[in-house]
Amino acid sequence: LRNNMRNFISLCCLLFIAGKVAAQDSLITNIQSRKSLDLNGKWQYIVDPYETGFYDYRYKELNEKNGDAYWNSGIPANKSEKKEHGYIDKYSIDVPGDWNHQKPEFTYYEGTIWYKKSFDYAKPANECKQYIYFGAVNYRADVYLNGKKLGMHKGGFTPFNFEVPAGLLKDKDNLLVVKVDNKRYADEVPTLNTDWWNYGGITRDVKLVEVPATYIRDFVIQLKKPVNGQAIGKQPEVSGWVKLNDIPASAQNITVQIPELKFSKQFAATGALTQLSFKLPKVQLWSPETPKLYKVIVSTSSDKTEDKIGFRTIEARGPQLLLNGKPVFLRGICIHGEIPQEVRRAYSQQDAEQLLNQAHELGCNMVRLAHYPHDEKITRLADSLGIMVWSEIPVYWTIDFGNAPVLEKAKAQLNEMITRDHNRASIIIWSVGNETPVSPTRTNFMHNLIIRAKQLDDTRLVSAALEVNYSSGKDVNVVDDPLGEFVDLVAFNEYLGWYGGSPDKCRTTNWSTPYNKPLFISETGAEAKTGFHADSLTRFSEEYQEWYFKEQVAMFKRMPANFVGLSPWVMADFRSPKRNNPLYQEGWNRKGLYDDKGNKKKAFYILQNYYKQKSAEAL
Ligand code: GCB
Repeated sequence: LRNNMRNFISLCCLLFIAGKVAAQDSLITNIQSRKSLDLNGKWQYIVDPYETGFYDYRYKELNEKNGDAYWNSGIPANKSEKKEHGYIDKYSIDVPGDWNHQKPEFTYYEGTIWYKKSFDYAKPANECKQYIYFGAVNYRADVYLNGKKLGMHKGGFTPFNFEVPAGLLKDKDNLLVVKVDNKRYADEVPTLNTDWWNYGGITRDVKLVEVPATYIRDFVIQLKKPVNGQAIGKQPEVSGWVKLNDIPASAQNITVQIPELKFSKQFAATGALTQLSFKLPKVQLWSPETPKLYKVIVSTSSDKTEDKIGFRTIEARGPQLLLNGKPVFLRGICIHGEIPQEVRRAYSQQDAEQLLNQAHELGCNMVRLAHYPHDEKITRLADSLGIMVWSEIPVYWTIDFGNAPVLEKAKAQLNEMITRDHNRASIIIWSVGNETPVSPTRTNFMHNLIIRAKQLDDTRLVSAALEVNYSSGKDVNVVDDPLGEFVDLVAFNEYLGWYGGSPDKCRTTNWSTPYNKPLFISETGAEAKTGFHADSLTRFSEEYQEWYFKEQVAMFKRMPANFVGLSPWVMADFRSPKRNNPLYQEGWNRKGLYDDKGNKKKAFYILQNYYKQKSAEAL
């Protein structure tokens, strides 16, 4: 009996793991190349702070039959029927877009808003599958179509899709309802406390995606990471895989074509997942100077998808950071996914252009997209502009590290971030978090994320922004966080002269790390309110921030040989509920080098000048 019991438990564990993998495997990538119906635009809404449309008066989740659940239309069948909810145009909101900036009454709202969209759908003649795809919804989304629940997703910055059950779609007047809830919780990712605004809503694109019955769900085509210092050579090696949604019923071939290179190769599918390996002669490598992208077509007998992909290698070899085998210095800046001029989340192509153009003007060849995965448009634009990217999950500050489900939530977001963008040449670093307080439990949690990131992608670097004790008063600060052992790049945030002492402390401070790895400053910065001028000792003046950057730059010039770059905090002023100085902040973190109107502060020119020098040195 004991053996039977043990077998039963093992089977349950296996099924549980299989179930988990299956659930995480469902994301369709390269969505822009898919036939789809755009579901952006005006959606009607109901504000529901008590979640009346979700729970009954005994606070039990309403079932699908309940007519007054808010996933139903709310139109009474006759004049006697009682309905206590409904959707009308008077209450409409734009998708994509956070709700906070759209109506004054939503500025500080955290809770549930129901979104409703009606749409017609012309069914294609051939057999195919449909999915409802969301670029991102902050934070929890419960999705219903024609009165049926399609699924629930948590995580405010990553994409997800739900399959539409066969027969559910109608030609006319489909009813798509999404319950969006952005309440913060201690056991979510991020947790209760962040230094950014918790913008709620359907913040990115929504589409109805159409794919053949057997389709290419995802694929990776990237250059292999060089091993043991091998040169890339004239025929760089590509490794990757193609994932179909299902095990094909009969023998299938997968074809990979890169027309510009006159490359075409067939691989026999080995089930749902097929590994690829081939050489690419005469490929022009992707770099900031030559951000070359190739059209790559992946096809089977029933499906075809194409993407634009750049080929490059990135590696940490001892203390060096090498792009395509050559040392590279990262002239970076941290960016929030926010358009401060309109006090809203960034979501459009134009938004991506604004943010990357600002970084470009500063002289950057790299951006740290803090502190969560940004919209896919910005990583795609970075690919074509030649800007290297650090992409991060919102494992920020005091996550509930001892809580196993929280680790699963962080892993799910890591998986979605990497899956969406694993063909982006621009992304060189996956970050598993920011300023997490050192403890064995936290290090174990973060180490687990690093292991998972490497399992998901072995072609890029994995890092995390670590914290240092810059106010220790010592002249040598050692970045010795135990996580340093597991990251590829030792990155740390330092605010010497803002949180610790005054900027002249930089003159006597030196940095080092016991790890034989590249060293990167993932943040440094000071606040200044544009137009507030005073002497350089006066906090919040442009002169203070300018002085801070002058002293920092002088210190960077004395950094050890493994110093490979920096991404100061932060490109532009951004909304934060934690910043309440009534004269200088008024709800804004003012560490931007640009202010919230896009004006440059004095410190901008100090960093720009340093980057000009670094860029000249690299020539
Ligand atoms: C940090 C955080 C960042 C904050 C920044 C600040 O270290 O990583 O999210 O906004 O400091 O301004 O204090």
